[in-house]
Amino acid sequence: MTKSILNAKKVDNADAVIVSAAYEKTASSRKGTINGPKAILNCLDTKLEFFDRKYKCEANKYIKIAQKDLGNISKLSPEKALAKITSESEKLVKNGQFVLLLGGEHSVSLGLFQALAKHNNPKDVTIVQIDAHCDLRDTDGDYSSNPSKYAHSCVLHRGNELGYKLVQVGIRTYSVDEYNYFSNPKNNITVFEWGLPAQVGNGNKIPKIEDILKSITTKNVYLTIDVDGFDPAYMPGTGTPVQGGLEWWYGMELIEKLITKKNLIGADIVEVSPMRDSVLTEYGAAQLAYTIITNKFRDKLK
Ligand SMILES: [Mn+2]
Repeated sequence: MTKSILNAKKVDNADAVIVSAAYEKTASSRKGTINGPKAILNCLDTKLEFFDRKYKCEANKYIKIAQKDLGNISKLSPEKALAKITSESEKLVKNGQFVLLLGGEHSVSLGLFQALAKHNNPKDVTIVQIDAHCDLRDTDGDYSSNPSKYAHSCVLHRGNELGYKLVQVGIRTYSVDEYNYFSNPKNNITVFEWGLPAQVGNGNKIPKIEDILKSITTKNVYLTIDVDGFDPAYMPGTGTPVQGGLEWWYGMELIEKLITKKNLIGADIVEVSPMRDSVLTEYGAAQLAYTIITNKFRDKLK
């Protein structure tokens, strides 16, 4: 009998490794993402049902899932924290293992983008980003007195510079510089905004899942989920909430279709900031993590 979704004691022979990057340095408003990974892992360890309703089995009987904690990397400089995420992730990638990174703030994703870029040509990979924000700033100098290129609001600009194509989903706020950056066709960025009827047509404010999938031109995809991409009703515990995001089942369907139609090479879930009065966000993030892994390893399920 398996007793937890985190069922593999050793990292070495796990199919999927959930890497905790409890990093928080540049969060611009409400803090707390440093506590995100622990809260999500606690749900995966003891709270969720193992039974997968879609695949009709206890998925953790067939998929080996381990966790690896990078410790308190918030003490490090942004460059050193990222270097650690990159080198630790790269060992797993090199070993043919699937990495699911947990933040921390969105900046941590760059560590895994860099690790995967050593084994894949970024030009053949589309980063699919679920987020309220574009995170396409070049630096956070427009709102921080200590400007950095590694702030959470810059992470997809850095990813794009590595050569990755971007498809952004759930976007509902951005700066003029971000608008100019994603509007430049040279940057290979497609933005699916929420609440912009003119973009969707027919008076509808929400893009169609099939149109999002059709916009992805590569076979390989990476999925980065900032939980603030979902509606705050589902994911209230996050630093920079924006009203009116992805509905839960819409997000689940998009994620399942993306993983089953494309080749998912890596993923992350970031910006979970546990709240005192609600466990919704960490439960939701844990469900997303298990859904990503069960769909990724669906061929192992019986
Ligand atoms: Mn965001």
